[in-house]
Amino acid sequence: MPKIALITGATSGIGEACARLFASYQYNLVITGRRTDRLQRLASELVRENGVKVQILTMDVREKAEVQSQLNGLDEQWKAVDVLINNAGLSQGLDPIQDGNTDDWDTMIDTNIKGLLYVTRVVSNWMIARKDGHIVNLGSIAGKEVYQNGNVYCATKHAVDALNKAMRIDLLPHGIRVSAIHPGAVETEFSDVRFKGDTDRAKKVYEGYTPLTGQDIAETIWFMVSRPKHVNINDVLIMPVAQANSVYWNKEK
Ligand code: NDP
Ligand code: 8X3
Repeated sequence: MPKIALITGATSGIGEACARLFASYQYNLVITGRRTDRLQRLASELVRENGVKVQILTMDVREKAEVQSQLNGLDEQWKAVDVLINNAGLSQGLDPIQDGNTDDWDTMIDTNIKGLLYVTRVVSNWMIARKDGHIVNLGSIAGKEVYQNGNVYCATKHAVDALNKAMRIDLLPHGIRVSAIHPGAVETEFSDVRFKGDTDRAKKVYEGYTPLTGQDIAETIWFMVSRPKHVNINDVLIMPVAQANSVYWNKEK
C-alpha cells in the first residue's frame, strides 16, 4: 500500500523539493498552495515521472474555513496521511519593530502560526484515527535565535518551535511522531517574497557563499521520516557551512 504525504506550500522551494523527493520514493501526494497553475504542472510531472498519484488542493492556509472544507472534502483514501509536512510559510519585510508594516505582521502570523495550526487540527485527527503518522514542522534558525529586524518573523518561528514541542506531548498517547527542521539560509523564493519582488535585494542574500538548497532540506526530512517506527527525531538545526548562526557569516567580499 503506497504511503501518502501531505505537503503544504509545494508550489516552490522546500515544499516543491519535498514533493519531488517523496514522489521519487513512491509516495502518493497531496500538494497544496495558492498557485493552482504551479500545482497542476508539478502534479502532471510527478505522475508522469514517478507513476504516483497526486491530489492538488488550492488553499490559502490563512483561511480557516477554506482549509477545513478543502481538507475535509478530500476522498477518504486521501485522508490516510502518513506524513504531514507543515511547510507553507513566509517572511514579509525586514524592518525595525517601530517601522514595521502591521499588514505584514498579520500575514506572517496568520500564515506561519495560524495556518499551520488549522492544517494540523484536521490532519492530526486523521492520524489519531489510524494510530499512525508523522508531522514535520518547518521552523527556522529564526525560531531558535532573534536577529536584527527579524522581530515578527522570528516570533512566528519561535511559535512553531513551541508548537512542535507541544504537539509531541499532546500526540504522544496516539503514537504520532512529531519533528521540526530548522534551516539557516536556503535559496528559494523566500527572499523574493520577503522583499516583495525586489529580486536584486533578494539575490544579495545568497551572494558570497553557498546557501542550502530545497533539496538539502528535503533529503534531511526524508531521513527523519524514514527512520524506524520507534525513532523520533525531535529537532534538526541545519545550516550552510558559511553561516554559524543568525549573525556570523563567512562570506566572500
Ligand atoms: P518559498 O517562498 O519558495 O515557498 C513558500 C511556499 O509557501 C510556497 O509554496 C507558497 O505557495 C506557500 N505559501 C505561502 N503563503 C501561503 C499561504 N497563505 N497559503 C498557502 N501556501 C502559502 O519559500 P521556502 O521554500 O524557503 O519556505 C518554506 C518554509 O521554509 C517556510 O515556512 C519558511 O519560513 C521556511 N524556511 C525557509 C528558509 C529559507 O532560508 N528559505 C529557512 C528556514 C525556514 P503559494 O505562494 O503558491 O501559496
Ligand atoms: C529563513 C532564514 O535567517 O532569513 O527562516 O530567517 S532567515
